[in-house]
Amino acid sequence: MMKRFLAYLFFNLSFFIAGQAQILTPLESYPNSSNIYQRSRLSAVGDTLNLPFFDDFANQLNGAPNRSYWQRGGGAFINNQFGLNPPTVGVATLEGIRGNGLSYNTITAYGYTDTLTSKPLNLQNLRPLTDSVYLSFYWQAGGLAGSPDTYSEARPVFLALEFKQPNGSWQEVWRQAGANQVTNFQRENIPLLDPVYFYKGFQFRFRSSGVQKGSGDSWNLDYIYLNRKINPGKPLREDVAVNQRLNSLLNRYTAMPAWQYLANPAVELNDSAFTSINNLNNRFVPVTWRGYTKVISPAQPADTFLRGNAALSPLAPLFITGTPNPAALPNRLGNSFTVKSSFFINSRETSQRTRQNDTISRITEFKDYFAYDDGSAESNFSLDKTGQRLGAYAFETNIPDGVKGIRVYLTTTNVAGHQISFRVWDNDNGSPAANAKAQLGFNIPVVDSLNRFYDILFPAPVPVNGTFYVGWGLSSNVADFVNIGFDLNEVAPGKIQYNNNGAGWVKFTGERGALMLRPIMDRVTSAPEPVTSQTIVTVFPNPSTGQVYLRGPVTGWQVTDLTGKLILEDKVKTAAVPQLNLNFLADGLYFIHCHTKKGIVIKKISIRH
Ligand SMILES: [Ca+2]
Ligand SMILES: [Ca+2]
Repeated sequence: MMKRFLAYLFFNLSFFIAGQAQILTPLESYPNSSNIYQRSRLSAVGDTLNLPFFDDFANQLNGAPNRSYWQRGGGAFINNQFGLNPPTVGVATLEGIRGNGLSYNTITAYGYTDTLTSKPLNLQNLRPLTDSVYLSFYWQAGGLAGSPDTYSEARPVFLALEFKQPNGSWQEVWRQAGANQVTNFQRENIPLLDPVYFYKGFQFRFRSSGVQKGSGDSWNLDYIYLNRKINPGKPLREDVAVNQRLNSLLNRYTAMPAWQYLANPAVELNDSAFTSINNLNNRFVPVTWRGYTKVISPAQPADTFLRGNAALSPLAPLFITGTPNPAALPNRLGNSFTVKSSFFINSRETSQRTRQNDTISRITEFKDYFAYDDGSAESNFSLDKTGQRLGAYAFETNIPDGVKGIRVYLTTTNVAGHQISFRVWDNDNGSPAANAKAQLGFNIPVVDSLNRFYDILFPAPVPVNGTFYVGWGLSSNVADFVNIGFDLNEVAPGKIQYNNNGAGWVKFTGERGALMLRPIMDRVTSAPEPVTSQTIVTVFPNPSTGQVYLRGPVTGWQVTDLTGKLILEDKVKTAAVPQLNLNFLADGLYFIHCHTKKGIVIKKISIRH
């Protein structure tokens, strides 16, 4: 695991995979997160902040910068996706995509792109030399989504820092030019020496310049701190922080159907949950930490699987890992369930702001689909631009199942109206079989509506067992790239294959990442705890107007809708025939999961008022 962690530090990205027609390209837009903008705490307009100024973008939802510290607008994207080994989780990414999620330009032009502007600060009672005021921050060229191009006059690719003077003009005080490489995060300490800056209303801003279409020339910022009495040779803050995403709770997927998990939990549950914590101080710091899982739907108490402690070395990260306890997760099929895994570090920090970076969590869903991706795209994946093309993605069931449909993430780098033919194949010796088992056409909707998952549902579930493939085909009429979201935070090695113009299936060995394509599985054909006889329980009357009786050795029951969402549950407390009052349900089909000593009998019931 440590090896994998270190590999992240330096690995370099190239978007065009030499010798292959399958390509990865930068995103041209992000999902519009303007709703999230509204959630950040508001300060009154015109507020002037007193020192210290601090933001490390930790534990903030993806979206716009926090308006308590930053001016509205400007397009910087706060996220936990694009930073490569940042000092603390969460970064601000500046590139060619606006705050509304769309590019600055529809053509490949160059110029200023995003701006991250502080709110006005009050520096009026400070003295330039004696107060030793510094702005310190960490920057990274590129990151997970690629590297900023090399600076030239025709292509001015750079990141700049500017200070605002009392007359309103901005002065550039620092600049880093693009050099076509991804860098590690580097810390800068910029002193405020000119007395002109020491007024009430001082602001600073970061600006990126580069390609105004998409995320090609991107920069990350982290841990921005402005204060007095700074000694640049000494530590920034007494701060220990989580600086790496938490891995999936599952071994080979990021999500899987509850019943497929329960068929083999020992294999599917990852035996290690890991993250990394970083000591930003230049002295040893004693810390304790805890790792826990918590089933959040349906809610259960948290289960602590790890406690640890160490004296953290100065200015160094420490990898921490533990083994989640399988017994803390549901062990029999009731409903779908959702588990939150978390690490919490305690370094006895006194500042609320530096404690925000002490926790990292991750949600793992056990619903009705398989996934290798984390749900957020960092790049586009496309097959070749012309000809007959097929793409396939391998999954594996533990018990026979059915593919109800395919969930696909389409990015806005697409042309509306093109038809994609989604398919399911059986496995033939490590590749998709010659003929698809199912095939369904789907037209790419208007581009403005993209950047999200679409569900393509087959008329009837397609039975699969063991290794199967879901994928897509493009006819030679579609002479364009058709881009599917590609997640660079997760990996699915060897799972993607392509077949161009009938030349045979080839494994995609290009960039590490996970294609955002998910098979939706069918709960009905795959009762995971089959009991010898489904007839030991009778549900009547069926159809029902609302009053339903269960006859048989039933100890408890749960009512769900067809998606597995829990509606009602209870235990049987008396010897009388259990009677369920389902009058409140809308007309439709539901499942009643009848618990017996021999297992669960699932009955479908039709409610008709
Ligand atoms: Ca901290
Ligand atoms: Ca992602």
